[in-house]
Amino acid sequence: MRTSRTLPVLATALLALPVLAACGGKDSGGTGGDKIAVIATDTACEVAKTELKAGDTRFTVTNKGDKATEVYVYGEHEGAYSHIVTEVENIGPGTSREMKVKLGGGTYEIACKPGQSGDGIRQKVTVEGARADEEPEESYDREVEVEATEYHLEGLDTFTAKAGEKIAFKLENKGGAEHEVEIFGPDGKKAGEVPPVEPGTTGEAVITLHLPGTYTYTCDIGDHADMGMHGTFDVS
Ligand SMILES: [Cu+2]
Repeated sequence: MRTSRTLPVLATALLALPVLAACGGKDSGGTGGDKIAVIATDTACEVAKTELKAGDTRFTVTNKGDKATEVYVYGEHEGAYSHIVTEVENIGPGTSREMKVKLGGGTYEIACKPGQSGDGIRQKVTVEGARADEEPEESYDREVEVEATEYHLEGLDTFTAKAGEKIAFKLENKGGAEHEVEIFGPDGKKAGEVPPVEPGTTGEAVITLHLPGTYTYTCDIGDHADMGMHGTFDVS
């Protein structure tokens, strides 16, 4: 069933073309080369522009607060802004980071999370243009389901893959606290992650397992890894 996934994306892209063309320029729509400033403080999340055009969008996130922050773009999913479209983590006080994302038409919420916790301080933005697929745009080879509880990640113990496989990691949070999955390759570098998922919800990330070898996975929130939320799987 997964081979058909890329088709709606193509259709979306084709539909989007005239809209993007109408925006002018050879940039792929969106805000073109302009970066939209997001100023995060410990009490506010100021987005310089809240009416955007669909397409590639670049934000520059500056943390003017005293605590490390993270910034999320949430899409609407079944009436709630719970679907993570993109995020940047661990932005230290006084530093800036770039956040790039392709946005389809619709409404979104941008959340700054001082202290890197909670729902964050949210700002709504409206994007004009063709709607994106509700599902993440990336295609993938297959899917693996992971369940998080306190304090265990279930589903990856027996998971194996072949190098180069593109895997959709689905993290269902069946616990009472926020959980995530960070995945590190055999080279020790981060291969990807499913960002923090609220209790009772599911998050997803498509991660390509480029290298053969032993991968490690962990929930890096609080002391969850020490409590048991970690493990390994092999890629051949
Ligand atoms: Cu956890």
